[in-house]
Amino acid sequence: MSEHDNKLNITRRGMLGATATGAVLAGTGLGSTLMTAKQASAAANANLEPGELDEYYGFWSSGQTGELRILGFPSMRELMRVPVFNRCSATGWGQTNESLKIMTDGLLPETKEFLAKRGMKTYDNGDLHHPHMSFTDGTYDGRYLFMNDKANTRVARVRCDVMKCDKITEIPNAKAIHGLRPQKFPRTGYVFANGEDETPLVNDGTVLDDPSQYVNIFTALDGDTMEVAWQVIVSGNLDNTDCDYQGKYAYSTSYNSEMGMNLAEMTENELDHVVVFNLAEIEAGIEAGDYQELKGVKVLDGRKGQNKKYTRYIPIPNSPHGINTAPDGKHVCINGKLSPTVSIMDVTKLDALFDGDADPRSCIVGEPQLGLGPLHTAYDGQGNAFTTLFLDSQIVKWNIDKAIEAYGGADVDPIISKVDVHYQPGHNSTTMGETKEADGKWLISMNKFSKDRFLNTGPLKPENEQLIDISSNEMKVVHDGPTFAEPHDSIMVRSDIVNPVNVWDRNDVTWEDARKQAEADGIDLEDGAEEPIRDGNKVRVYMTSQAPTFSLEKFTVKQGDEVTVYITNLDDVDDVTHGFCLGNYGIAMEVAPMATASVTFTADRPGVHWFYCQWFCHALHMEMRGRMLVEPQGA
Ligand code: RUQ
Ligand code: CUA
Repeated sequence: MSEHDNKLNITRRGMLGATATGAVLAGTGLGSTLMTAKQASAAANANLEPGELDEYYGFWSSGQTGELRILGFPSMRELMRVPVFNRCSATGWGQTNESLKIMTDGLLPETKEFLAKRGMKTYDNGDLHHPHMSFTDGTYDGRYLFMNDKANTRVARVRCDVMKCDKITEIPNAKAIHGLRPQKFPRTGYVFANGEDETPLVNDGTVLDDPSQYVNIFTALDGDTMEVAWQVIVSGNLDNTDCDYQGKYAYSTSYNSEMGMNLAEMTENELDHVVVFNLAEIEAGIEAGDYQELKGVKVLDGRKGQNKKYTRYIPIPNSPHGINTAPDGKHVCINGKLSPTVSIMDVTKLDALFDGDADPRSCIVGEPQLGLGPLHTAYDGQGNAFTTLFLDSQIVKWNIDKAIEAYGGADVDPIISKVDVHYQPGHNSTTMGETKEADGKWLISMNKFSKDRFLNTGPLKPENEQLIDISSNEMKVVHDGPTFAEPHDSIMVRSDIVNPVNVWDRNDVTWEDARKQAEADGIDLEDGAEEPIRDGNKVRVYMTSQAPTFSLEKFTVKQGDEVTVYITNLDDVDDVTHGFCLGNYGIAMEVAPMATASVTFTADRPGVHWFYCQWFCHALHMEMRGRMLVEPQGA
């Protein structure tokens, strides 16, 4: 038993007793290791025939890999990796001028300076936990995906038309953006982002080891511009966040209400909080000038004890983690983590907290004991909830109404069934489950450990995502899917909502700078130039690509020149992507159909250097190459 377990006010035996009265004990014990006939038929369902398309897109975080992943469901096939906070060898993300602009434009000036001293333009790493799609009227609208970077305090946006990142914003004043959710109604709107680690508000070294002066920051971005709209100072660490279907409130779980600096201090209190943010009051506070301006952002004070109408603190047992609004638009499940309970908050009771000074706990309408280590809850849209139990390695299916009745004193058991997962689930998600269109077909359990489930890959093992059929009360694990470090959260979106293009629009903003430079040089990107354009020691090479050739078979520059190569892919054909890889110069990039990409480097190695297309594009792909001739200095 870990330290944490000792703090739980329910015994494991008591829990098992409780579940035994549940309707079906699916998957506990033998059920999960021996595949029943029913499971086999569900598995067949999940197994698409070659060439068949999936019904759902899965948008997957990759944790410390820093990228976004796209999967198909129910097949669980990995379809694409979209680099965001990481560097990518294949696409040149973090190296092309177009990606560097996106990665650096939204950095704080102080960060740019700090990185420049280390010879860097941007951070090379990120920790992407929470990918979420933009909403219109309570459901996904297929415009954007938003995601956090806990490692370097950033929020990024991915365009769903081309599935590329187009904005990255570093959040000032806050530290370690963790929980993130887009506003559901009337539309996104705001993107809410939690700062997890507390620091002095002005963190310039004047305050160091004095935690009493540390604060945490809740941030709202404008999802259309990706600029920070406002921030609120709060008490306690912020963990996960969500918002309502009415457009009135956002709320965050907050652990460490003790403001402790070590594990013992952080877990001392039996009760922590959910912080509720009143959006209209915050906007009114800004209107009234009740803020301080810090690093260009309006920062309001919503700390406990301020008694301003920006926030309310609702006591929740004990170090709550996930917070998930149900598709009924009314209930919100707050997952206890160190408490075996999930607290059900009724959003219709929040007005009274702000208007009538009601007891903060009056909005809690249920608190079922579900098992050990509840972390996240997903929904089927039929009144049922699915909660991950980290310590029990189970998913528990339970009924929200019954849990509310039991809280009111009725003798009912809200638990419907449990299923073993392998092992230690963190997040789970259901098809369309975070929208009002939750359809109750599939659930993914995102397990932190795979242990013995796959061939041994050495001391570092993959995570394990398990697909569970939730179309009946008996949950059925139908597929194991190993993943590399380390998906946290995911969403599953009906495929008709997501409609990416096949080829780029030549007018796309992505290469706006390249187009302007070409214009200034009197060149059309679509034509390229026969000779490099020289401008002092800056040399610009304009090439086009069309399978299987580049428009230039060679170009000549001088040692020490700063060379920019622009490539425009004229193949207006699905899936004919070219690449540009310059050997022994460490240069490589992707050029998708009808796109322009560019890269800048110093030609400081004299001699003959081959460049080649590194994306297999044609029967003569191997022949798609050319030479950069670098004249030695002084020649
Ligand atoms: S967290 S395992 Cu980064 Cu979403 Cu809960
Ligand atoms: Cu072009 Cu390979």
